[in-house]
Amino acid sequence: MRALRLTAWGEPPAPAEVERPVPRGGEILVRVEATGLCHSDLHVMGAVPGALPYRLPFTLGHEVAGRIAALGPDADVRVGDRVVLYGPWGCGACDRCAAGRDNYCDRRDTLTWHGAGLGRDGGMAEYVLVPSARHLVPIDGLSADQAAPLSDAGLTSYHAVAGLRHALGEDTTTVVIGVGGLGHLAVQILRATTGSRVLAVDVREDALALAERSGADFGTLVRADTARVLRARTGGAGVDAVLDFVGTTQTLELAVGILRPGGELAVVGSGGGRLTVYKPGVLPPGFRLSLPFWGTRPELAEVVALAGSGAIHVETERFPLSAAPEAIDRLRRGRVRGRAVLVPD
Ligand code: FEH
Ligand code: ZN
Ligand code: ZN
Repeated sequence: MRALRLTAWGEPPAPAEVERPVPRGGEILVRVEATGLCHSDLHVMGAVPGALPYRLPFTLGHEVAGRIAALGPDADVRVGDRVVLYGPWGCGACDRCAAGRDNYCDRRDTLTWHGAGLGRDGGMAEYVLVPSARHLVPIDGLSADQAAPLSDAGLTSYHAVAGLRHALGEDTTTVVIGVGGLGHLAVQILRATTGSRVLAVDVREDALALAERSGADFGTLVRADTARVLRARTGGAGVDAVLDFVGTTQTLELAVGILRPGGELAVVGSGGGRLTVYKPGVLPPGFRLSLPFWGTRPELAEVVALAGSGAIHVETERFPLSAAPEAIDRLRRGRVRGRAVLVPD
């Protein structure tokens, strides 16, 4: 079968012909219908030797949807069922993994993988082998290009919002910085599951248009006076929460500059930005910072149910798997609207 494989650190992935896997024990073989392309894929592609614990070569793709094609003898799911993969694959034995919280596996630092397409063969291929049915969530009538992004862009945004939900009642204000593959879903998830007003910030006009289509109450480009513009939307009090999907020093500083006392900042983007935390100092009193990572399997089922109810819709740009280099280049240049999805051709 065809697969997009990472064979050398710092080199672009290359198409290759590999054996179609045969499921054993409790393993399940899934025929891939769509796989999302994520900024983390770019980080993996650009990693220097030793930066990641992964063993080369492996197939990329950690945001995958498809149809069950074959079962190992101990697998208790049905051939033909359509599923989305729960992407974080932990040790499978610790309390966190047993609870479906592989994203916070206690043995993460001992593993040579983080999941499908992250050290283990992933979904940028015709088939993907899944170690256990616990990594599958049924998608019923959802299309594959709607379902695949839910497993990372949707789940990561949902998990980040879940961590702030206690602070997002009526008459609160949340700012979403970065309205791309994750940010546009975060706007929709905020609107669907909290009472908070949503203000969007991005550097691109088309991203602000996407934010508006996603339900944001207001959007603004990043400018010299962005903090003043956003504060003015709260009568000067400041915002209750910021979800930063960029994570650069500039966006982190913007975030702490607009938070009200007791405000919450969730940093989701891997922009590598730095924030100096010291006390006493200029940070808002009661300020809380979180670094949420991906999400849990129960949360993925909740995101799929939200999408199935029509409460969230993924804006996607489809590419045939053979056009992965073009999709990668477009993502790298910030020229993808919503989420890029690769479809095996
Ligand atoms: C996956 C693996 C490692 C770092 C970041 C990620 C994210 O794409 C998961 O949402
Ligand atoms: Zn990702
Ligand atoms: Zn574990």
